[in-house]
Amino acid sequence: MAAHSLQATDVRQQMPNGHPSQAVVGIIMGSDSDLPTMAPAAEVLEDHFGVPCEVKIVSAHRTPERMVEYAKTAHIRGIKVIIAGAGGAAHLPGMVAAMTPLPVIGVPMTPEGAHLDGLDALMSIAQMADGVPVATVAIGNATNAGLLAIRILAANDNALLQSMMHYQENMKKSVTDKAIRLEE
Ligand code: RP5
Repeated sequence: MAAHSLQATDVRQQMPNGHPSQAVVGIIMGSDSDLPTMAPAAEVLEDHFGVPCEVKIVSAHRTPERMVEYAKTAHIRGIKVIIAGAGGAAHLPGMVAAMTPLPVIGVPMTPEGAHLDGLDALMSIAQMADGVPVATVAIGNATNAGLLAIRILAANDNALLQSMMHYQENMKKSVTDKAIRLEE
């Protein structure tokens, strides 16, 4: 499968406020049923911090060749960080981490009707073998995956670092303001 064939099936148009650009973060997930949970990662990256991302369905079990191609070519295409969401026997983040030199952030999913409330996915993603790291966020917390990707990129990007500090200040102010209002 050619690299551009992955571009052709980019599902970013299904994400809120998505827009085409040179992606530096790859957001992949095992199923289109993961899209609503993963959407906040794209929102954080593109809408809040202006960092372009690509969004693709890549399944470790249902499309294994596509997963291999994605993992082996992402860094060549300019991707710097990969966010991978998967549910159940969630092998996608770990398998991708095994085949890419890029940092991989795993997001455990809770598919509808799941019996284990995402604990299966959490364990599958977090319990990686030595030598193959996956940074695992909380079950369903794609927002934090996006924010972690920003922090990774910000290590070499002063403007992004400033934006992250601004985001943190705003968060602190918002929480403090609420606390003060409650105490009044
Ligand atoms: C995983 O299986 C996906 O990441 C998804 O969370 C889960 C269920 O997929 P569907 O049956 O909804 O396609 O591979």
